[in-house]
Amino acid sequence: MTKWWQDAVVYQVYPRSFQDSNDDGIGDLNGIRQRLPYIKQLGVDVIWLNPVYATPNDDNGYDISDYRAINPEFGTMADFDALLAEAHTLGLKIVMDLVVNHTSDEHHWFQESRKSRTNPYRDYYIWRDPVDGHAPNDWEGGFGGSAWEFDGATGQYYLHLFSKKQPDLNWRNPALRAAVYAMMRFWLDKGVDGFRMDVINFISKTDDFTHDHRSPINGPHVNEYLQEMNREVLSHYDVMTVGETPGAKPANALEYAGLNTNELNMVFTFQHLGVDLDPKFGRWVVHPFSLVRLKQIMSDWQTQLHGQAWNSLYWNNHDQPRVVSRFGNDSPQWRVRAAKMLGAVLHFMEGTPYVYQGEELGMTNAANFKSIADYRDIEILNAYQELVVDKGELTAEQMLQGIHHSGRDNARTPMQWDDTPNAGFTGASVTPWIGLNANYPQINAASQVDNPDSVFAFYQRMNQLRKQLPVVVSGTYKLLLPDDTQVWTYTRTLGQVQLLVVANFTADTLTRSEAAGTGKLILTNYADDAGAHLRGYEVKVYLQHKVRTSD
Ligand code: ISL
Ligand code: CA
Repeated sequence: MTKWWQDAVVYQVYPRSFQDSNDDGIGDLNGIRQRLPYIKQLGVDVIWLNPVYATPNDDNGYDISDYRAINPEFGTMADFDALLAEAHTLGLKIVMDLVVNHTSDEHHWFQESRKSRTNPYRDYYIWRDPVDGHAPNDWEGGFGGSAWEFDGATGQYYLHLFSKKQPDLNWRNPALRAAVYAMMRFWLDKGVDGFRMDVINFISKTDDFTHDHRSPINGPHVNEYLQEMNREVLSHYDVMTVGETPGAKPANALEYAGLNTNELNMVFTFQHLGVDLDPKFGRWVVHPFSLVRLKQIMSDWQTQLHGQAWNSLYWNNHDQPRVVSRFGNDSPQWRVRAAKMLGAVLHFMEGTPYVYQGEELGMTNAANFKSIADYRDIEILNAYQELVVDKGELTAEQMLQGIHHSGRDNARTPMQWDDTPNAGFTGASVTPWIGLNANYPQINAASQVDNPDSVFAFYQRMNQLRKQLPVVVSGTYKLLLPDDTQVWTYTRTLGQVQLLVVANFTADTLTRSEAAGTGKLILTNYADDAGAHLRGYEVKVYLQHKVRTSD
């Protein structure tokens, strides 16, 4: 028996960029409510909302100043309750972002904590004495600079693995853990259907900061904390959980997302998204990716987790460039075919698929963003300052090229609803908080929802097939042609039923005997079947009922 979150497809909504309902240029909860029928029409089951809580917006809501209040830019608690109720009426579940590795420095807990060394909230955060007048160790913050900030009032440093406005919580403190669990119950008792847990494998830090410079991820007590959270909170509700776990390998996932480990339901790996990054400059210098390597990584997760743990499947989220621009081809000639091909390769693997808003339309990176002034993301702006302005390690031109290829704002341009000014995201005369992708007249929901050849219709079809065919959810994955540098082909097998997926990752026509699949062609991005010939970005999915043999 599968669980509902294994059968489900999740649609990720980035509230700031989804739909503005009151013409202030910022997406909001009432806007999401207006668009629920669209999400329903796509055929997904669950919505994951990026943070909607009170925040000074240093990191677009990942710096929370009050976990139990709604960001006034997004609306009120009454608006939230209405959204949740209406989603439930439509049969859609809502999963919230849970950001408990850190808070905002404007959170009441931190305001208290920094007042004195004896404040009751002091140990909610991680404070350390200077070592020889310096920070306790050489850890760097996720958005540049040291991960330690000196606070003059009490003469100690506090740890922040992200910006200095995002101090890390001290999970060693049972009082902090109890406060987090109480907050989780507050949302679950309202009826929310689960949590996506931000950098949840960062919550347990090493024991000794002065002598131990090991990375703070997958730390010594993380499994213990997750088991406690499960026991105290999660096990009392029928909810789904997905941990964001940068740096986690399959071995970690077997613990975090094991079918019997009582921690989380699944995790987001980052391994497959490392394939085009530079060893020194990360996402700011991109390289062509190796399809062989990408297949190897994702196939390894498929194989190692099968029957032991559960995978999440994603190409895109609010931190990643658009997949059609990254691993496909966003030229007008190939964009639609490539977007469908990538969708099929992902959605027929084993795991719960996640669709990031606009992915179902084949939205692309923002090629029209030409200047650093077009960007809003703290990660982009800080990295530009550090690498170009302060250190001069990259030229402005090189950096802008890197940002264009992989900056997070590529995912954060407003949702493209139609071809009217501002794409229907906000009023025609409003200046949105971030610019639109200039291709919205060509790429938008209005032109796709009723078009059977659209990327949207293809995603709809995949969601239907998942509901109809148990092999999509439960079949065993097997990679064929592992060393093929152009084609990804795999099977999924459940009893006598087998799916065959064959995908061409190039614009060239190729010939592979595997492509002349047997059985019924249930999904493709071309009008006909060319047998062993695979045309540019072609994908084919065959369903076959094997004849029982005597073995
Ligand atoms: O975006 C990244 C790559 O540069 C990641 O390193 C990212 O910072 C990391 O995956 C953590 O992401 C999450 O926590 C951050 C927040 O900025 C991201 O938006 C969120 O998804 C801090 O809360
Ligand atoms: Ca608004």
